[in-house]
Amino acid sequence: MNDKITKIKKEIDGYLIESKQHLEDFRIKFLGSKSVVKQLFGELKSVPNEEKRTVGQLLNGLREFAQGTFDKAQENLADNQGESQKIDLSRPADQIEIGARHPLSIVRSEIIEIFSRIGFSVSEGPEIEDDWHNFSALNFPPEHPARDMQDTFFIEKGEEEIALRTHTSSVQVRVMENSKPPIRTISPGRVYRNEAISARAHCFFHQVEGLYIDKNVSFADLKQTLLYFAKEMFGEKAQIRLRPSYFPFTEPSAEVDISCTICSGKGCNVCKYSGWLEILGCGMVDPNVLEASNIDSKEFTGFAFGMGVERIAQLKYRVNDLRLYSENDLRFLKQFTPEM
Ligand code: 2NL
Repeated sequence: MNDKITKIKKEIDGYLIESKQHLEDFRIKFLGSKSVVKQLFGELKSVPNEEKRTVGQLLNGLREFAQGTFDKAQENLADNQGESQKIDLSRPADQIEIGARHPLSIVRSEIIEIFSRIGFSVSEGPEIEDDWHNFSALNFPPEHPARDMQDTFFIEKGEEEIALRTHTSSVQVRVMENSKPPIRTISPGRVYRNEAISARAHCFFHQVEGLYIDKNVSFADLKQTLLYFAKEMFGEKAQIRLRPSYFPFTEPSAEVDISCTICSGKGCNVCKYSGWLEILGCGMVDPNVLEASNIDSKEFTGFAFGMGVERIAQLKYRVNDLRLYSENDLRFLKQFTPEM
């Protein structure tokens, strides 16, 4: 009898309980009505009277041991939520995918950096604008085509016309309204145009506009500022040229070309054998625009410019399809962060 008890005790001690099924098997084998322990209690009758007491105590001990083992195992299983008690600590960890910066973010930061080095602050404003800040304050005549539904996304049309801004000049109008010259600021941001999406046009793109207003700001200041920008952005060898142009909000206005970044002006298929690439528009702020924001145009003059971030990125990275910037294809996005 003693031997049997010792043997069962050992068996209980070494019993592996790793699942609910194991636990149930254990219960049936050692605690149930037909368990080995119950059987031994049955055999107690045939034990000589003088030994009954000690054997009985041993059997009670065995039953308590089995019950205790069962309780502990049940608790452990609950803690580990059943099955996953085994953890392979040598298993390599899952790869963490590190994101990359978007090419437009990289170029946007670079533009901001370059202008902040010569004292330009950064201003931001709402993407949903009223007619005043997007058009009227910028000297757009009432019948200008940009005010047409074909070109602008209108949200409300009627008494007060509300639209998605078509340029970040609207932010600069807010700056002019809320501060006094000298003003030296750039406004980066997303702008919207009601256009069919293609490789060369999108219904939204990103702009950085610049504005400098003070006493005696001249066209020469504008030209030199843009030459500085071109050299910082595209390298010391970069040259610029200005061609006469027209914008409602500047007079005179100009289109700015940079010497071709591929062939340095010799002529190639990127610059269509002209040696020049268009990068931005600019001009002297029209006196009407200054007056609309209560800045005295006899005391102050200013220059302004606007560039498309996509266009600059296209020249820097040779991306020839605008749609790639907003398709979120990781194979495209991962190419612009050197350490990836
Ligand atoms: C372009 C041309 C330009 C401006 C933007 C501006 C802003 C104020 C007053 C006057 Cl508040 N002008 N901005 C001036 C000339 C050109 O953008 O082609 N952008 C992509």
